[in-house]
Amino acid sequence: EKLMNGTLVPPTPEPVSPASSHPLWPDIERKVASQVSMAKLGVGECGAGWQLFAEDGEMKMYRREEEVDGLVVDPLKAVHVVKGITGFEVCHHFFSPQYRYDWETTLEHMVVVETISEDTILFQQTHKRIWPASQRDAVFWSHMRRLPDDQDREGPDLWTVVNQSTELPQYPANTGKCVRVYLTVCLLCQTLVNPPKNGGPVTRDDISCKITYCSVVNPGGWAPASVLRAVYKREYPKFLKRFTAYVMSKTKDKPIRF
Ligand code: 16C
Repeated sequence: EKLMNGTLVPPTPEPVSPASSHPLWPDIERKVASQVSMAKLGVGECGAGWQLFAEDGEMKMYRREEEVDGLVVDPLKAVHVVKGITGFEVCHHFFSPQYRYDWETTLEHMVVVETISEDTILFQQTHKRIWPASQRDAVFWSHMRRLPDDQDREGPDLWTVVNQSTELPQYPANTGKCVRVYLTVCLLCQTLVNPPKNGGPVTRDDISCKITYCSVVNPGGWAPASVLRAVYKREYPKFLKRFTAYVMSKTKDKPIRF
């Protein structure tokens, strides 16, 4: 657009709507509340049947064997403690689309379908094929939020990211080469601060992040149970180690963000 004096005016950017006026908002509110309260429960507290299947240093991964209509949907719960990073930094790198190809090794293609607000995005993703099953895709909303501390602890607030499958008319399920998977994922992070004894400023040596990652993925269509279990036993530990190492490397020379 040109003003009368001939100078060029950049086009007005599309306004980003507040997520609370979006039709998905009631779903998001409900899901975030239920996922966060489940994630806060320890493996001993949330019912029997959690089996440890992977352990590496501070990282522990548990699963429950479950099937729905003959499909493996084993819920996963992982806990980890990582030095030198904050809960905000972990959630920021998990949520933000610009980093995803750097750490998400199962990803083939990612589309940001809609940025509902700064903290709420709709994604469509296609993932790498697992032989001999068909390739999978997913459509989900992703929401990041700071959680007020309900226990009056000293120290930084908790942060969470919840990813939840949804339906979008622009991306109908099972129409192309991909079978649609259905996922519910919750990443919950608590920053632990060891106040330096000399009273000096908090450095990355004084902080760590307690991470809880919970996920349920319904494969949406046929996939051999043995292959699926073998794949997630390999891929979940690989994801959590690679992703947390990535956050450490991205933040190590930067100011701490709580
Ligand atoms: O939470 C993670 N990533 C987020 C951002 O991408 C988001 C995505 C979740 C993806 C859910 C899995 C989608 C199907 C994957 C197909 C597996 C490809 C493996 C390729 C190996 C060569 O929340 C981190 C996700 C970490 C994923 C671990 C793998 C989980 C496998 C679960 C079984 C899926 C059923 C596939 C049926 C063939």
